[in-house]
Amino acid sequence: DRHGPDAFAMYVSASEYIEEYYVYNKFVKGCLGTNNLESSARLCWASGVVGLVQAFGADSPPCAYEDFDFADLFFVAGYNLAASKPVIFRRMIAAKARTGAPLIVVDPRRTDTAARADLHLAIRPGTDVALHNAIAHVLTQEGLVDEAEAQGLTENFDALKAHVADFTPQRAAQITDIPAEQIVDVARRVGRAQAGLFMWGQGLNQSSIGTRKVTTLLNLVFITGNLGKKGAGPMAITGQGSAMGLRKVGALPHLLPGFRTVADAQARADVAGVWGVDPARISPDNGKPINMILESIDRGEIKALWIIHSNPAATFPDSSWVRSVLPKTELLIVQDCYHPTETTRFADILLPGAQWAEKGGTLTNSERGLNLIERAVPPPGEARPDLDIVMGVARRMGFTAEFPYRGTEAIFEEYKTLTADRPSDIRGVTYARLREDKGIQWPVPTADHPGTQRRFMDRQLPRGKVRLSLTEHQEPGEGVDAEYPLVLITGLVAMQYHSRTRTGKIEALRRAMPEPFVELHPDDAEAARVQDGQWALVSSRRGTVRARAKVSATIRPGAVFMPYHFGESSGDRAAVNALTHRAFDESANQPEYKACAVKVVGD
Ligand SMILES: Nc1nc2c(c(=O)[nH]1)N[C@H]1C(S)=C(S)[C@@H](COP(=O)(O)OP(=O)(O)OC[C@H]3O[C@@H](n4cnc5c(=O)[nH]c(N)nc54)[C@H](O)[C@@H]3O)O[C@H]1N2
Ligand SMILES: Nc1nc2c(c(=O)[nH]1)N[C@H]1C(S)=C(S)[C@@H](COP(=O)(O)OP(=O)(O)OC[C@H]3O[C@@H](n4cnc5c(=O)[nH]c(N)nc54)[C@H](O)[C@@H]3O)O[C@H]1N2
Ligand SMILES: [Mo]
Repeated sequence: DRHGPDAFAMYVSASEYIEEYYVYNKFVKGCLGTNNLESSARLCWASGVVGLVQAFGADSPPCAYEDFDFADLFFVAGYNLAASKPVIFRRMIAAKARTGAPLIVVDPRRTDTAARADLHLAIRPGTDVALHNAIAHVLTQEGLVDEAEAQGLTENFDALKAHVADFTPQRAAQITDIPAEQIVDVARRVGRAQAGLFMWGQGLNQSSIGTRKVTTLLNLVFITGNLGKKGAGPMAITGQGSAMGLRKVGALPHLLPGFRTVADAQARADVAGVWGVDPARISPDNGKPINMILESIDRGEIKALWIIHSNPAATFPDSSWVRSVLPKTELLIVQDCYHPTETTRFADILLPGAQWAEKGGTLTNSERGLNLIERAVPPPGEARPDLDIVMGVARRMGFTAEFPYRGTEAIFEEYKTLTADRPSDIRGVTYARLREDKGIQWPVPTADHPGTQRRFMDRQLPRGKVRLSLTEHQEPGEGVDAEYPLVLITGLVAMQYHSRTRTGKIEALRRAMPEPFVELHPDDAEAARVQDGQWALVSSRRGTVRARAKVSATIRPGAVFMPYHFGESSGDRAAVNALTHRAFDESANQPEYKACAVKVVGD
């Protein structure tokens, strides 16, 4: 009442049920009247999704998991599937053993994924755009592309050809540190493949040019015609379990349910009609991404923040800064299953949310498949499902008519009406059907529709044709210098999950990965006078962290790797994000977690 709707923001995760997102969206956008509903998908897949939208005109993944069985080439860029998606990784390796499809992995580190590759390109961090442009150069110069097909599928093939004409493998070799012959070899393999499956992860997304990295990879997919056939396409497998559901429901600052946008007056009217709210309530202005929400709090503009299912004091970059910002809120509500976490410590009000198995709802996976999760155990103590907590507050604020639901099925049924004739149409799905048709893939417009295994088999695309990306390489936001000579890559390990509020409590996992480590090349270890197994101090311009040295030639000289699972509650000077910097993707605002300048010394 005092500061207006935009003085409020809600920050949620990309791991929640569709019904939860639907309730948050209705409450924040339809009742409170602000679009400041943001999620940790920003930290996770924002560049990947914006890249798909730029190329396709829509965020609409075409592939099916079954495509692993039909592919004759796997191209994996900046993605450590062996650790991050072990089930899918095993499926890919099994398919490869049957079909002999080669695996190409682009990663500065020899990860467990790269160790299984037929060809591992140990790229200099941050330089993928140069690699992709050089591959496009070879493909177009050596006649490895069916030009008529490429012209038919894309709107600017000639412009791309001209753009990469001078971009020789020799030039790219200087930028990427990948030998020119290897680039040519990869390009020929990509050009010869009948059905190439292209996958990428945070090595592309988490960069100040993340969207460019993604769109230049998509160039390769589309000029080689890897769309509209089995085994081919951009296989965008997101990080968290509900990133796709989140987008469909529109729980992001610029979206409304059914892939509608807040800027579209007709969309606001349609959604307000179903929500039973005044269309004038829904703001036409995009809400803020999380980096801007935090900056806004810092400036005293946003006064109240409600965090659900997220731990930004551990997982956002430059965490010392985050910890200086959170206390500036007049009201900070945090809803988590555990306390203390790095973030709950700052809460004015702490609300106990139930975890996934203690509540129910639906999830959508990366092949658009829907699954119903039913409650397995009751929530402990005073914990309640997150959407019950939010609806309870909403009702006490007077929004009783808007939240009449008893149980999640009624919420699902209301959401469905907003998918009518939208790409994500699921009017043919009910909870009862989901108990039988597990993983049915949208669109499913009617009850007798079998679901849609693959999309765009007819190559009819939302915008007609694909827009190819004509972009150049640019160095990361923070360069190395004499004082901070090493590039820090942060990423995950198989034994831990995110900020460890859960996996850190499982004894076997804790024992397997008890403390932060820093992986560095023997040459860099020698220069730093650090030996394998010793404690080292890793410093950036923002802070210092203590980690166990792991000296190994699996990482390129000049780069060091640290897992990001450790926050300050893991111990004094354990918070890895105290090192990382606040540089964000130019189009998608995703943080650049994979390239800041550090030095390492023995402790
Ligand atoms: N065990 C476990 N599994 C998880 C998670 C977890 O915390 N633990 N988190 C889940 C989530 S939310 C996500 S988003 C996914 C993330 O899964 P991944 O994307 O596989 O994970 P990362 O380790 O962040 O990054 C992948 C790789 O990018 C490489 N890389 C760094 N810089 C560059 C570069 O400039 N170019 C290229 N080509 N590669 C580069 C890194 O060396 C790293 O091996 O995992 C999911 N699965
Ligand atoms: N340096 C660096 N930082 C990174 C990354 C990196 O590669 N490097 N990766 C980024 C990526 S890809 C991601 S996805 C983010 C993840 O960032 P976050 O989402 O902030 O990480 P989590 O640790 O999963 O935090 C989830 C919180 O929600 C709680 N929780 C779990 N289930 C529930 C529930 O059902 N209800 C409620 N209310 N709470 C629940 C957990 O206890 C935990 O505190 O981290 C990012 N941070
Ligand atoms: Mo993620």
